Amino acid sequence: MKTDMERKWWKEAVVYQIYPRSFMDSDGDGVGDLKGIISKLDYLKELGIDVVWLSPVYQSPNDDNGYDISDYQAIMEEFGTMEDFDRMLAGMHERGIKLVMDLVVNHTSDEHPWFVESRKSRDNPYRDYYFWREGKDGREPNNWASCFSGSAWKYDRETDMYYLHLFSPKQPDLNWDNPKVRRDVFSMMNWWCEKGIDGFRMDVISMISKEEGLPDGKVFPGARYGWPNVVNGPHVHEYLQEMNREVLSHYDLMTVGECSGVTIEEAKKYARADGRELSMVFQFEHVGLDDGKYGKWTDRRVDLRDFKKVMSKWQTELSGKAWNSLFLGNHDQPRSLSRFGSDAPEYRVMCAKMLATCLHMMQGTPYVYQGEELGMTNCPFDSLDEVRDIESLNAFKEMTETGTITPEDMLRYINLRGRDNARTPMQWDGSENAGFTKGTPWIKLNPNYKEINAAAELADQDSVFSYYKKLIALRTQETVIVYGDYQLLEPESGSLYVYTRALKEEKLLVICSFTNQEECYELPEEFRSGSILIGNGKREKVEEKICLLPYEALVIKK
Ligand code: TEU
Repeated sequence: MKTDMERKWWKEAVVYQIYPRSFMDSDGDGVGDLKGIISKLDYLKELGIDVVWLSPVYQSPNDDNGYDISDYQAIMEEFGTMEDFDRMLAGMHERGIKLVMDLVVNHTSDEHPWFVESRKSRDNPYRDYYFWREGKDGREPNNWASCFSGSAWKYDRETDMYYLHLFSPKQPDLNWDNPKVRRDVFSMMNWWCEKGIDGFRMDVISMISKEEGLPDGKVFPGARYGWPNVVNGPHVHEYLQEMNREVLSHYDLMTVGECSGVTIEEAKKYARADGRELSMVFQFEHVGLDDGKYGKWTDRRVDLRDFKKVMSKWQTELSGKAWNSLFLGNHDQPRSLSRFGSDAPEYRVMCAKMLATCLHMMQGTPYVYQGEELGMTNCPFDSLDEVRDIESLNAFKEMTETGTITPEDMLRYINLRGRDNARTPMQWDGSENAGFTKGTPWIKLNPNYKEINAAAELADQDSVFSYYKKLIALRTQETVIVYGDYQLLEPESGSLYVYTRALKEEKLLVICSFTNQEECYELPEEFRSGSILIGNGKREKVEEKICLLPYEALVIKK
């Protein structure tokens, strides 16, 4: 182990992400809620995870499913009350599970009292909480595009000025250069910490510091707007260090920054080993590998060689200097199984276990997105009426109206890459609505819930769920999985992902087959007399040459 790699509870933990709207509905309104989560805490305990990352549960008009917050210190009515929240937190702590809250402070809702004030007049005390600018030649103040299509500026007649929104017009960007904004955000964070939460996942935190003067961004061929100059901005590290002094350093927290556009060099600052900023970052390089000419709207698939190259780069370059978050899916991404493997019925179970092995054996903190532990798959959306996600709906409109992509292709791309794939309800059992709700679910269920559901998984020793349990438990038994050094073998193979982990005398060999064909591999000398730590096949002993079944995964201990 590198000498500067300090032991920390959050390095040894496995995190489970709950998207509350789709997790469990207790009152039949078709929307998941906190009481629903409470009723499933024993399920989480059974799985063995250590931390829950809870997507936003604050009061919100739900333009972007809770990522548009109108009151940071109140619970969304559809989800329950603050009392329910306190009970949920206590229930988690009783079971030894920690809670990480989503912190969405790059922007608020336009219904947040700060913005309601801000928009009233040019000299309102809250005016500088947001970015207000004059138009330029009858147009927007600059050429920035919103991440949710169209311009990032909205004209407001009240004061004849525009305000900035990198996401929806109902998500105005906060002006972090204003010390009062920072003060108010930090005091809100302290309030949650005093309640006893265990950390924050920080939404688009890499975007909080905008380049001075808000200069035009680069316009890619065919695009109407430019790319905003907002990631890893000039003061982002200064503001996070201030946040650390004012809030984070007073508690024993786990913090993870959602850092789109983060580079290795930047990640080393955000997740610096000296703890002056955050515990770890989410980087997005591996989930951008299958992007095409129009970004995510494509049917491209990831090439395994590229995937290995990117993962290995993050593994080796952060080692000892910062800390990785390991994820293949979340509420913004399609289902990992459908995207990186195969959800065909004959391979689904093997493949889900293989992907889990490949990810969980790496250095970093693994994240399980709800339903991944059941081997849930992308959902067929037959028409646009079934789509709920603002990003997909806006992109469909823009891409088809401009004639960039045909409606048929766009629906196909939404099926492959849209965020709703991960947002269909958790599949608890084979009963109506998969046991998620007694009412009408807010979004369609994946029709495969009769075969793929928690009840069936729990009853089966060989299920994806049972395998996740073993994988998660292994982490606490084998320090090498947490702290060992990573080394990639066979970089040129387009079907096998092979790597080692080493910590002092201990050494593991991880072999994962990403193909639906049989594939043979000759073991390196030192592992030939090793033993099998975990695997998704029926294999019992190690041989010199191993012929792997389609999507087989194997971990051998020297
Ligand atoms: O996501 C930030 C982000 O970069 C996404 O918008 C991403 O570009 C897209 O989802 C992938 O195609 C965070 C949240 O995770 C997301 O749910 C929110 O919509 C967004 O911020 C705004 O708060």
